[in-house]
Amino acid sequence: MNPDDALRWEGELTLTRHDADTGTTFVIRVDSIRHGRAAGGTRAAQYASLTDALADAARLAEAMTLKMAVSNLPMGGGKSVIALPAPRQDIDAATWKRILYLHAENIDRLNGAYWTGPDVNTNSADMDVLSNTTDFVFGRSVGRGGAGSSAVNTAVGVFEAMKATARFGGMGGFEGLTILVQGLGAVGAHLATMAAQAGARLLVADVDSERIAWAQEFGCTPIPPARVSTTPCDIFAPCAMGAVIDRAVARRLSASAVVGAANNILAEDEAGSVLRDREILYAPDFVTNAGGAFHLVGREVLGWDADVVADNTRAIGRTLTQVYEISVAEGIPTDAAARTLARRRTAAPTSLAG
Ligand code: NAD
Ligand code: PPY
Repeated sequence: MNPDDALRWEGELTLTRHDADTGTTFVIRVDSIRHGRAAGGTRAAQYASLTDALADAARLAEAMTLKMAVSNLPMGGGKSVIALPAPRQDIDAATWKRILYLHAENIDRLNGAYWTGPDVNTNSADMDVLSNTTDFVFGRSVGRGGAGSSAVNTAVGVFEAMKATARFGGMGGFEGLTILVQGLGAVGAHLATMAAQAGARLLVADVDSERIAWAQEFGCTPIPPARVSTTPCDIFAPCAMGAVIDRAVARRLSASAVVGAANNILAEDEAGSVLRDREILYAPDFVTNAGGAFHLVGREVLGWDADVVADNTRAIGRTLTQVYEISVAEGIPTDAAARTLARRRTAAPTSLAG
C-alpha cells in the first residue's frame, strides 16, 4: 500500500485511537455529510499498519457515499475499521466486549455525524452491545428495536443486479447459466440459494470447509479458492472480501460478467477499464449491494415497511441497467458510469419507490 493513498484523501473527518490494553487501533472515517448524516458499518480485521487501516476505511467510506447517492438515500458515507491484534475468532469475549465499548465511546464523541452498522466480523448482537453506550447504531437485533441483519436483503439486491446483467448482456434467463460465488457467508449463501432455485448451475469457493459442505448438499460444485479467477463461468460473484480484481486478474478472468456483494471489488480503477476492453460487464458494487442500506436506513430512518424495502431493492436492477446504458453511451467503464449517475441523482430531487 502506498502511504500517500491514505493521506491523499478528500473526506470530511478522521478519528483514530489506540488502546494499549487490548492492542487495538480504532479508525472512523466520515467521507461526506453533504447529503445527510454519514452511515456505514464497522469492520473488524487485522491490518499490517495504521496506513492500511486508514486507506481501507477511506475507500469503504467513499463507497458508502456513492451507495447512498446512487440509491437516493438521504445519508452521507462513513465507515469504521477496528484493527485487531489477532484474528477475530482468537479474541476472547471479555476483550471483545471492551473493544466494542471503546468503539461505541468513539462513535458517541462524533455526536451523530456518523452512524454505524454491521459489516465484516460484526453482527446485530454486537450492534446491541454498542447501543448500550451510544444511540448512533443501525442494525440492532429486532428484539432490541432494530432492523436486524441486512444480509438477506443485500443478497436479494445482488440477485436483482444479476438478472439485470443477464438481460443487458444477452445471456437470457438463469436456466443454463453458470454462476461462481466466492464466499458463502451471510450474503453469499442466500445468493447461491436464490440463483440455484432460478435454475443456474452453481460453482462455489470458500476457505471454510463447513460452508462448502453445506453448499454441496444442495448440488453446488466446489472449486479451490485460488482458482476463482481462472474458472470459466457466466457470472463471477465476489461475496467475500474486496480488492479481488486488479489489472492482472481482469486480464485473465474467464467470465462474461462480475456481479457481487463485496465492497470495493476492484483493487484499482484501471481494472475496470480492462474489464470494459474485454467486454466483461462489471456491476459496480456500490450499486449492487445497496439492499443492506435499503433495509437499515429504510426501516430505521425512513419508516419503510417490508414492501417498500422490497420495491426499492428491486429497483437496483433498473439503476444498474441505467449504469450500463451510460457506460455504452459515454464510452466509459461502468464504475465511472455509476459515479456519474450518483452525481446526477444527488443533483436532482429524490425519487424513492414508495
Ligand atoms: P461473511 O463474513 O458472513 O461471509 C464472508 C464469507 O467469505 C465467509 O464464509 C468466509 O469464510 C468467506 N471467505 C473469506 N475469505 C475467502 C476467500 N479468500 N475465498 C473464498 N471465501 C472466503 O460476510 P457477508 O456479510 O456475507 O458479506 C460479504 C461481503 O459483502 C463483504 O465484503 C461485505 O462487506 C459485503 N456487504 C455485505 C452486506 C451485508 O448486508 N451483510 C452489505 C453490503 C456489503
Ligand atoms: C454497507 O452497506 O456496506 C454497510 O456498511 C451497511 C450499512 C448500511 C447503511 C447504514 C449502516 C451500515
